[in-house]
This record gives sequence, C-alpha cells and structure tokens, in this order.
Amino acid sequence: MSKVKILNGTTLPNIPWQPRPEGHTLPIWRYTENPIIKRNPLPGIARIFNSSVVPYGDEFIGVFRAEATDGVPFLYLGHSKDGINWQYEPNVIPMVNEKGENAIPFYQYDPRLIKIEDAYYIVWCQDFYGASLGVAKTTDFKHFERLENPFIPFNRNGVFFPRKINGMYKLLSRPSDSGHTPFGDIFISESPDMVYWGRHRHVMSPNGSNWWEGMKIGGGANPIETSEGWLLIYHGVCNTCNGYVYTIGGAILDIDEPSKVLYRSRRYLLTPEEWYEERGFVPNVTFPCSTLQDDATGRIALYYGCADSYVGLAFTDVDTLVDYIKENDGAGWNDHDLGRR
Ligand code: BMA
Repeated sequence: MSKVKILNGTTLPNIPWQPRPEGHTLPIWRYTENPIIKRNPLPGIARIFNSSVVPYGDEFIGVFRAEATDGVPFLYLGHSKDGINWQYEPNVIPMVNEKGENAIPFYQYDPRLIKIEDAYYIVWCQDFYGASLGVAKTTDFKHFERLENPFIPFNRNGVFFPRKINGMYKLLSRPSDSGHTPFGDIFISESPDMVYWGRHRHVMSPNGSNWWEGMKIGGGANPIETSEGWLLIYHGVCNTCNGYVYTIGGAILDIDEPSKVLYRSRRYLLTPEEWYEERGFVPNVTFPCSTLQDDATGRIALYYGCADSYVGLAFTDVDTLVDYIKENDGAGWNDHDLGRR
C-alpha cells in the first residue's frame, strides 16, 4: 500500500513491472529488455517511438507514432495483452470529420491517448497551416472522429487531464514557432466542450539554473491524480555543441488550480544513458508520453520515446517519485503563481 494515494485511478495488477534494481539511485529505472519496440516493426514503417498506451477491456491499446519509410509520421493503433509485446493494425488510424469524410491530416506525431469520462481522446501534433495540435475522439477504437483543432499554430505537446477540473476540460500545451524551436513554456487552457479553449494560464518555464531543462520544456505523460497533487512527468531540453538533449523531469501541480506548480524537481528523473537513448535517428532523446498506473500498489510504468527510433519502458512508484520531487524541489515564484498576467 503506498503512502501517497493515486486518486480516481484503476486497479491494474497486470501492468508491466520490474522492481527497482539494487543500488539504483535515480527514482525511475529502465526495463531490462528495452527497447520494447525495435526498428522496422511492421511493413513500410521504419521506426515507432513517442507513443501512448491505455488499458482497454482485458488488454492494452496503444496509439503509436510510426515513421513510414518515406519519412512521414502517422498514427497507428496497436493491441497488447502485457503492455510489452504489440500487434499493430496495418493502416493509419482512420479519422473522419463530423460528415464522415476522411480527416487524416498531412502528418501526425507525438500522440497522447487518454480516457476522460466515457470516451478516449488522442491529441497529437499535425499540420494546421503550420505545426499545431489535432484531437480525435473514440469510444470503441474503431471509429475516430476528428474534433476541432484546439489552437492556432504553432503549438506542440498537447496533454489532457484525465478529468474535468471545476467543470472544465484541461489541456497542457507548448506554444512555439515553426522549426526546432529553441524556446518553449508549458501553458494550460480550459474548455467546457472540447471546442472552445480559453482562460489560458502559464504553468512552467524552462529553468536556466537546471541546465538539463534550460532551453525548452513540454508536457509529457498524462498527469496522474494523487493525494499530493497532479503528478506531471515532462521533458526538458538543453542545447549542446552537438545538438539538443531531451531529458525527463517531474513536477507536482495543484489539484484545483493546476497552473500552480507546488513542487518541481531541479534534478532530472531519467536522461539518455543507454545505447538506444544515445544512438538513433536523433541521438540523446528520452521523450515521455504515457504511463500506466496501479492504484492498489502505486506502481507506475512509463513509456518513452528513445532517440526518435524506439519505445522504451521504465518503472517507478508513486511514493518514490513524489518523495524525490519534493526532496529536490526547486520551484520558484514563477512556478507557484497562477500564471495570469
Ligand atoms: C521534438 C519533437 C519530438 C522529437 C524531438 C527530438 O521537437 O519533434 O517528436 O522526439 O523533437 O527530435
């Protein structure tokens, strides 16, 4: 039984799990058989990475960022009994608009998948006359309806909260520009209906004092509701003489006003160190997109993209992670405030 409680969660005794290795000092530890998805995972697809998983019935369903052999990314669906070995559907997820017409965009990447009330939502980055967020809804993983794009360009790293807060859907995002943006803060917006988004608030900026997240940050996995606040696993980027390095960080947000950061670890949770994180299509990338958690034990399984080439799996538990973030707290006034100017 964990000290910190996972709230509104699900009891999932069958999530992937390995105990913390003896002597491991960081709060997240890797699956020993990583990467779980290797190169050329299905015909015509060169790489699957930054991807997202939910429990569904007696299995797990994943929405995968799949880079085709023409280099263009789209979203594919996969099924798994154990959350580790995946069977993929052969075609791009068939999204339609409200008239039932094809609404698959020109490209799609970095999906986050979430259950909110009785429906599942996917939010991803796509072309909307420039990179911005797309959203689709499904209840059966067979029919996918595109909703209105929440924001104008440029924007990336959309992450929904798993329930309405004060009657509103909440969406994290990272406004940006058209390229490999050398800046970026996390903001939060709300909507009564998944169509009109507003009441925007600032959540966090990159922190120049913590060099691993000195250049830009972006939301990662769906926030986990706990008795200590919303547990947010996010990514932070630093610039080096040899390019960007993507590292995994953690923060705890206020349960009713999640634009207020209660705690933010100044030390990272996981950074590229293994061959599949350091070497690949884009080297030195660990990019968190999704977690599964078991509220009975507090166990958390984290899915993260590795070097824009593979999917990795890592583990933590809610007590270890919350304690680490609090012990290493470096949140400042700019984090604690409401984020409204
Ligand atoms: C970001 C996104 C991610 C990618 C990362 C590293 O801008 O495009 O999909 O993993 O860069 O290349």
